[in-house]
Amino acid sequence: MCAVNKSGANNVSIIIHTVSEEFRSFDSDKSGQLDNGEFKKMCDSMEAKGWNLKAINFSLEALDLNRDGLVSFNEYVAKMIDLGALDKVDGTRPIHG
Ligand SMILES: [Ca+2]
Repeated sequence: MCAVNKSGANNVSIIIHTVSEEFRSFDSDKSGQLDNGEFKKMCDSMEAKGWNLKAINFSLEALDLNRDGLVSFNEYVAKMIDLGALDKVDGTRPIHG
């Protein structure tokens, strides 16, 4: 078992909150899942921010683990963890070089 200190656990909840807000901002019909159109909008936004989605295999097919044609929050977070993206987010302070 690895120990998780309180500030570490707190950071995780902040990160999950940040990622959750982002996910929900694209979930136009508030279904809790992204359909094809909603997912496309998220991809367009990420590409506009400079993400190379092909390089990280970020597609609806890759994220849709249970093959229901929708991307759930859990599936989205699973991909973010897979990418190590959550390690790079520190919700407690601004990023300095
Ligand atoms: Ca799914």
